[in-house]
Amino acid sequence: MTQSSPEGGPSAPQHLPVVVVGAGPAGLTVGAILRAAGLDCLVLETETREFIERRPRAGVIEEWAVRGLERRGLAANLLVRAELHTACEFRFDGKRYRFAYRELSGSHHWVYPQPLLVTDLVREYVDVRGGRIRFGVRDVRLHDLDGDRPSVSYLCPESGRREVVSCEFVAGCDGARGVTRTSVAAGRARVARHDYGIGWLALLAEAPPSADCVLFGCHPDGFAGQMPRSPGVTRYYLQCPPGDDPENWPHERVWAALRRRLGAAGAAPPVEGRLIEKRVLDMHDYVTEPMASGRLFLAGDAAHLVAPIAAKGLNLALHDAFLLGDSLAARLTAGDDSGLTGYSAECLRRVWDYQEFSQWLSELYHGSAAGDPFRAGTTLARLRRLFTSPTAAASFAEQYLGTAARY
Ligand code: RFL
Repeated sequence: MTQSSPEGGPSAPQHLPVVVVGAGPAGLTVGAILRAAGLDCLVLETETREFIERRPRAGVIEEWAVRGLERRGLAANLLVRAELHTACEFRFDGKRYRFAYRELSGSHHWVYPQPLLVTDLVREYVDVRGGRIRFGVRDVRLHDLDGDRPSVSYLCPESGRREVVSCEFVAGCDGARGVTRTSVAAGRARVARHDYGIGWLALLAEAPPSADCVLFGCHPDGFAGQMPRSPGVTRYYLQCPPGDDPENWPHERVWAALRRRLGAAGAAPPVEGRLIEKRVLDMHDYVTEPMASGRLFLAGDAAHLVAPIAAKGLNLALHDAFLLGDSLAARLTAGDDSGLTGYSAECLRRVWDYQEFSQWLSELYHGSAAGDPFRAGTTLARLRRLFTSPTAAASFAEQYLGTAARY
């Protein structure tokens, strides 16, 4: 028996090996890996295809993650269009300090806006590999996760009817505001949280970047960051009180703060442009342990959130998705359970390492503006050490690029 499809396209059978909840980078990568292994699955997404292909978010992708996408046939466009970054620049004490991480480590970052990556992944999963997907679904619910025949139900956007799909496994990839994490039975998982007590005004400007690399301004007024996204669009961040109203930051105030906090001798000021995104992010992290419960496996932001301080969230989502996709494929094609058994522990080692780096980096970014002369002094020492101690610099490069040999 099959479900009716209001779109008139191929209808979803009522039983599939895997249901993936969420069509972000994690869910689409899992789906694409399963399709490459000849497995059928259904991806459920609350938004439309147009919406997810435009939603602005991340941009920095680590080299190992790009290689992981490439090995799975998912990086063809990225490798042609992404920009390669080899250095970043800190600005503090009125001076510029360039940190040439490729010279130190041999590794680099890729800058590729997340909407482009999602567009590539949807195209590959749906149009090339023939994967099933339902956009615009409502009220997704998970059932019988502890049995060997779990199911996922949702309200069909067109008919308003509740559709039910049973499966062998559910991949919970529905991000920070999804439902899969909350479907884990009470007492089966622990959620550890950290609140930085800091806000960031996240901005997208229609303007070229003022420097060819990522800039970090560590200023007594607060942190400012510049992340090039494309020749015509630049992401900026300004530290602000948590919960601040973006309307408190009119155009003139934003650009004056960016000029001041990123100002340094000999540095070009930020290039002013129309602000096309302006919202306040309250910096917080969480980690769900374990990342699996019964037949449900969580991946990406559904399992753990890492504040965008260290640009790690998308990278962790991809790491989980590679492991989960490969493990589900091994289980469903060869009966090999080892990947799924070790999945949570394997993911969490990198997750906790990145969370720790994010906390460390937070003090580097925000300590000068803490209003505490002691913290301002230790922050300045931490910053200077990156440029006076080759050992400290090498350690920073390894964490910034995610290149440790083992986690
Ligand atoms: P996503 O991307 O949030 O995708 C989840 C998908 O699930 C859908 N959904 C549901 N679908 C079905 N049923 C439900 N009940 C659902 N509820 C939600 C959503 O519509 C969505 O399509 O999670 P995923 O795949 O885990 O990917 C995580 C990354 O998107 C995230 O970690 C990064 O964007 C974080 N991040 C960055 N990460 C980096 O590695 N490098 C960066 O430079 C970087 N910059 C950023 C960032 C995040 C930011 N924001 C918005 C918090 C910059 C910003 C401003």
